[in-house]
Amino acid sequence: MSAEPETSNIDETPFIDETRDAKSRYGRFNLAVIGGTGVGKSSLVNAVFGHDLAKVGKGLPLTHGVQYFSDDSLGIWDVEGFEIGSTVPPAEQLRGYLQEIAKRPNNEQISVVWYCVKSNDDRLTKADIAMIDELSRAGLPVILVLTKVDWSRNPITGQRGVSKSVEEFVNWLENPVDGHGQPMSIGYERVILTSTSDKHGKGKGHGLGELVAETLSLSPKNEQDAFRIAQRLNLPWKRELARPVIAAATAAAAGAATVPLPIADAVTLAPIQLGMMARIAVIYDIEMKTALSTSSLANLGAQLAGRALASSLIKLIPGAGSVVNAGVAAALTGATGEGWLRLCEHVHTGKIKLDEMNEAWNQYVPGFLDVLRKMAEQRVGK
Ligand SMILES: Nc1nc2c(ncn2[C@@H]2O[C@H](COP(=O)(O)OP(=O)(O)OP(=O)(O)O)[C@@H](O)[C@H]2O)c(=O)[nH]1
Ligand SMILES: [Mg+2]
Repeated sequence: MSAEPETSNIDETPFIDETRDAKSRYGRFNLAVIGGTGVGKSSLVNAVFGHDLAKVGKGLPLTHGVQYFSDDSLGIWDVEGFEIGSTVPPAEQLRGYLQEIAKRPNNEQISVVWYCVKSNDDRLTKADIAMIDELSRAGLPVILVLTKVDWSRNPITGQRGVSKSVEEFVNWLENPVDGHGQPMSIGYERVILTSTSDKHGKGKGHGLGELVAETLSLSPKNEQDAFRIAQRLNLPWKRELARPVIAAATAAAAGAATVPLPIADAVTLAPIQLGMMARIAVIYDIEMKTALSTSSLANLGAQLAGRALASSLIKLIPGAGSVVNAGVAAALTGATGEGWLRLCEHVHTGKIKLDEMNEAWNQYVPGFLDVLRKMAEQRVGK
């Protein structure tokens, strides 16, 4: 890309600063995934968080069978190692693990537990119950996740159903009784049936939407945004986080142009817009460092201020004249934010590859009509 005249005036540091700031503000959500080997823990994590943290994250083997993987918004405690036949019962082994985890830094502390059991096991073992109660006593909210559920469709009603034995297992889990038929209580909050594929290893899975909804509702308030960012199944949650960021930047841009800016000075809007874009990229969990080089970031800023603010364009905007007033600044920033949000969504959902982002942005830069539309919205909003 050839350098545009404004490039030298654009500083990418607001983008980098805002990225760092947003990451630390949103923080990290920590999930413990507990279950025997092969029950489908890693598959679940991949289906919900979209990448194999075990491969890309920083792994920390705490002790035999317990590993911690993390990136900015997500930490996973992967717990599978219970030494069968050891003289120490699993619940006690687990207590030891929890004690070790408690010594770790604040941003690694478990918020929610997925206790995973294969749906075709027909019962919880005594050891399972003891472990779940151990977790619950430690104050951790536990979701009992039944994995590898084999749903089938009733050919007549078209409804999805599970086998009789899974249904019985779920009924028991919802109202557990002991060997004498006496009701008992086990320390999980909810039972959720899931699959990450069908029995042929295909399909997109089921029950995962419910799993993320329940996980969010059991998360502490201050980790909910991190969870919304880390998960990849619910796009509206991300939009809900991004919209206020655009609104704030729009207001800031209007404020910066209270005294109308000569077009040549309109690059003063770039830091506001770059900051906004950084925050949105964090919400969509897009690692901009790999998407855009520093020089292309600066170019991006130049495009924001340059292309959309081309003076020929501004002159066409009624009432704008040769300066950028508050209304134009707000409309430009709002339209830029919307364009960027769409691009980030498309990268997030895989429609656009990360390394194509730089070129793709051209198609998302707001045009004249977008800006006019935003201005009309503002008038209606007043
Ligand atoms: N049919 C079916 N197979 C699944 C499902 N989820 C996982 N599997 C398969 O089960 C096997 C084990 O899955 P993993 O996700 O690796 O299980 P894990 O609990 O992480 O296993 P370990 O890390 O070895 O303890 C893999 O071959 C998966 O493809 C599912 O929902 N349905
Ligand atoms: Mg695994």
